[in-house]
Amino acid sequence: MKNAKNGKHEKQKSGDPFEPTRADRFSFGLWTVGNPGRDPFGEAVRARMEPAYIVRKLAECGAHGVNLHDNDLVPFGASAGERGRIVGAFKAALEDCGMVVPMATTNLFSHPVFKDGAFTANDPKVRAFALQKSMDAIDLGVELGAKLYVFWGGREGSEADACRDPRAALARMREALDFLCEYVREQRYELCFALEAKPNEPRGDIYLATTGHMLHFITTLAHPEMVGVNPEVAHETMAGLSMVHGVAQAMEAGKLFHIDLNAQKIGRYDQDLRFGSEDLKGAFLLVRMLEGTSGTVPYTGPLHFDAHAYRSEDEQGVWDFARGCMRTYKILKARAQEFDRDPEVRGLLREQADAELEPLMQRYSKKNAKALRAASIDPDAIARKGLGYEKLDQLMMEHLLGVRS
Ligand code: GCO
Ligand code: MN
Ligand code: MN
Repeated sequence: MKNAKNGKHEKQKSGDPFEPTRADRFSFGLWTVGNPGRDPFGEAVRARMEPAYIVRKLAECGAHGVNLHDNDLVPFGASAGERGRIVGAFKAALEDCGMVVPMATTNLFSHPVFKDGAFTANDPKVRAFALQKSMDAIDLGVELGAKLYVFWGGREGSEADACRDPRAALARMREALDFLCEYVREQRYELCFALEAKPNEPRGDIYLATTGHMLHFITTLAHPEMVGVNPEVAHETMAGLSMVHGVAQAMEAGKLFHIDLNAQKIGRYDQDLRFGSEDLKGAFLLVRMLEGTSGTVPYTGPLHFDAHAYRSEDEQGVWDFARGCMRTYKILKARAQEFDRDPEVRGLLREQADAELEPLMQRYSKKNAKALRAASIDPDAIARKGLGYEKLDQLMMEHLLGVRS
């Protein structure tokens, strides 16, 4: 069916409330659905798909965007002519399918030149090459319409820590990001950066291991206003941390510029599984927070799935995987809305407000401190009272399991 507004091909509405639409802002990377299933122990199990074909298939599935590394589209070392041809064909595919490129990034990890890192490598020539490649890739991303640029420093780490003082690595990382921020400003590009943390893999230890590390690091940059974070479920979980807490801190700081949704079991390699397929409760709470169903300010940026299909799958399995990510997100959103509408839940969550004490704690003053000291508080009586969180969590489980609506 042709969409009257933009003349693009739009999926027929099926009446299924969980069917993804462009308005949901879902995106996938070329490298995600295009993942051929290669792992450290085995070869590819799926054939390479052309970028234009991926764009068409993603559009059919209901996604609105496709993201890419420079070399997902333009092969490493391609000539200017080759680049032009490839980019032209890709743009035509985007246009034809009504798809956008919300985010782009640089591959600073595949080529052996990056074996000691890119921006943090000891050899200045490697660092210079990483900057050259990033400026080219930023140009490409902007040409394709990207408004966000992700930096995931997969190789920025070490095994033999004596090779480099980690403080030198941080200084080099800062230098590179400051350099690239200036580049973007000078070009007058409308582009923001989003830093993606990961604790390890492929390096033994990666610098700036978590979203929390990144949030502080951003405050040390020359243009912190241009830089936010791109937290990934799998990466925070690998570190044994709560993705929801990390994302909450980023949202509170106004720094959640992008998000990598997937699933992960704790204590494993980076699994990048279909969104919601592990830790369903964590996924529910994440969607609840992103959507603001409890009355908080929602996240309005792209919802990117940085995941891939199981190695057991053929191409059909890849599209089943992609649809699954988006459907699970929408189902969880509906469940979260029901949960937050449930009168019993609202009753349990009702704030234990204290009109006398709270104003005293909002700001220090001699007067407030004096009044606070004089307040009569009975810790034993407070300690005896149960909080009802077992009931609250069970209610959440029942919403999640679909027996309460
Ligand atoms: C990973 C990362 C990557 C990045 C991607 C975009 O662990 O492989 O999550 O998929 O997100 O390189 O920066
Ligand atoms: Mn990952
Ligand atoms: Mn990622």
